[in-house]
Amino acid sequence: MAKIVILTGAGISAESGIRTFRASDGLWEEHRIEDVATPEGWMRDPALVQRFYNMRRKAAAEATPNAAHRALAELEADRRHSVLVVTQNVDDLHERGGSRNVIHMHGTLTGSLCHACGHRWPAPPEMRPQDPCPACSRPATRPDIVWFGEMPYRMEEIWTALRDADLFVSIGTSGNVYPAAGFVADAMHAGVPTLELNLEPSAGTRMFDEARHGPATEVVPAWVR
Ligand code: BJW
Repeated sequence: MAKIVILTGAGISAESGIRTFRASDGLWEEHRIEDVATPEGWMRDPALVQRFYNMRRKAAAEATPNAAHRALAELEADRRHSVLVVTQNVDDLHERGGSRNVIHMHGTLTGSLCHACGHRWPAPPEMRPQDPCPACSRPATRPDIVWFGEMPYRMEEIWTALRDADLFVSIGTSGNVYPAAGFVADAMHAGVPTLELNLEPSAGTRMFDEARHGPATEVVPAWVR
């Protein structure tokens, strides 16, 4: 059984109407990254950060999975492969598209995290920073999102799967944010073949054994079938 590890980024959800980060019309155009995607930004102005994520939560809830998400679910359903999707995305479009084996290394919009005690629980549609934590009662509710300077989730599990894989595929990510941007080098050093599927060459495109460029809803189903 071929073991396939698939890294996904914002590009796979772009055609579902969810904005990417670094495009000219992307999310970071209207926001300073350090204001909305760092623990320091949250401590300075938690209400601004909650508004940003409440808006993102609404956009994700209104979006539907596209042909690329569904193709990855089909690949997982095919018993000739074992598929692990490691996503940097905080939406749940992989799960709603039918994927079951998914790691959200940058957290999820559907989660709350207590900044004081680390307790995690399902997020309400509208989150407020003064909401008390159900475990410690302190008013330190934040989105369960991995911000810059924080450790992404389940890294040991991801690195083990990468080293043990028969193929590493990177889909819809610019290759600018570590540690995910380093997975192609990790795979290469472990002798695992690598494939990039992205709209355009990513920052690390030359490291991949093969690259196919185009919209995810075209290149992903074409690769899977
Ligand atoms: C399409 C398409 C279509 C469009 N079809 N494709 C200096 C050097 C190296 C590292 C560092 C450094 N200084 C600091 C660091 C570390 C830092 C980092 O990497 N910074 C860089 C900016 C340099 N990283 C961290 O802090 C991370 N933690 C960490 O490193 O902990 C320490 C550690 C040590 C040892 C081991 C492990 C860890 C945490 C990073 C957290 C990132 N968080 C964010 C925001 C939160 C999530 C959210 O709010 O949604 O996550 S940042 C943002 O970028 C978001 C994304 O998940 C992430 C990646 O972006 P992505 O997905 O690649 O999106 P885009 O927009 O960049 O690209 C989209 C791509 O799709 C483009 O290529 C398009 O062409 C393509 N596309 N339409 C196909 N239709």
